[in-house]
Amino acid sequence: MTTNTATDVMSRRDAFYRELQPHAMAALWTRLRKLIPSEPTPAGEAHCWSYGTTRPYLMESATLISAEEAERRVLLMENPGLPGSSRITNTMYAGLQLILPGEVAPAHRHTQSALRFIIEGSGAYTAVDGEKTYMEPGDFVITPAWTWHHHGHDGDTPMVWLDGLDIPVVSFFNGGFREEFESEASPVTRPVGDALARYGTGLMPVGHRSSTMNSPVFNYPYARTREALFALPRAGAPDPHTGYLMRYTNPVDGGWAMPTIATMIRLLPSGFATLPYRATDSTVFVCVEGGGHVMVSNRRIDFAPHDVFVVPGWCRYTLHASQDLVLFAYSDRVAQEKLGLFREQRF
Ligand code: 1HN
Repeated sequence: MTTNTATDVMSRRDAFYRELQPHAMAALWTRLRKLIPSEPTPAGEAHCWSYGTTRPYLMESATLISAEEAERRVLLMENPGLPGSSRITNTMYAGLQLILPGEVAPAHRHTQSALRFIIEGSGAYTAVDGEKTYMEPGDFVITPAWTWHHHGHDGDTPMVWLDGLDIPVVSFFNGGFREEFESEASPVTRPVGDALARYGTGLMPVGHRSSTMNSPVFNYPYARTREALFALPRAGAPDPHTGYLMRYTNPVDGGWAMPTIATMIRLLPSGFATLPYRATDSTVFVCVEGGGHVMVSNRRIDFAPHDVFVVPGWCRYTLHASQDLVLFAYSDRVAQEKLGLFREQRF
């Protein structure tokens, strides 16, 4: 006759779980809470990479390797809470890329989508899918998935930009492919400024059919963005939880500019502080102008122009502007929205 003491039941259960293992099975009830949490556990940590720290290392890297040899001379920013992952958030990659006058970063293409947010310098260009664009600080530039791209530098000072890629998203789907172009530069077939003229002025060629999920505008110049941002205070008060928050749009359909990476820019007037807010997308911020700090779960992180900081998803935070503050941001929000997963909470 079997006894039914609690310990007996427990040891019979443990034996049962061990028996399942070699058959590649497991009991859901031992894992249910972890598989289906009551709410997200923030992935990674809030962290700031100050440009005062990153820039000297980036410049030192140029004494060790050329852009050609490195293919891309980049120091990646890895979330200290996600060691070894090459991720700045659970779903996004970030790096700082340096190109010196005369250098070329050779042409290739890959299924990961990339954005550039220009930090410093002038005179460098990126060529994407047959069109060159020269980049200036604050410009937001798109390299859509599977488009040939290379970078070059016709100016005379070092040029630095932030690369944001959806590498972890593509890895999750095991969808990574890459190809090198047969020569250093891929052919340029359209004049500089063509995309902006055709699609970036509130006009569109009649009959235009989109063959991609990306915006046909691939450089959103900061001069225009800044003018729009600084016009907003004239029309009313900022949103108390986000400040004057704008997203980069695809003029074809009004959606986000890229299919997997949501890109936004905001203005917080000097002295303004947001009310506590959280959302399910872990977000990478770049301080473009001004300065201030972010409070993330009682931790204060100060930032200045060119600093990059990250706030994990579902962490409550507030932003504080000590001067008129412009912040660029990117996250997986667009992908979460398409999948019906995005949530936000305003306190
Ligand atoms: C890439 O293609 C670039 O084109 C930058 O500049 C960073 C990081 C990982 C994979 C591809 C670029 C990258 C990258």
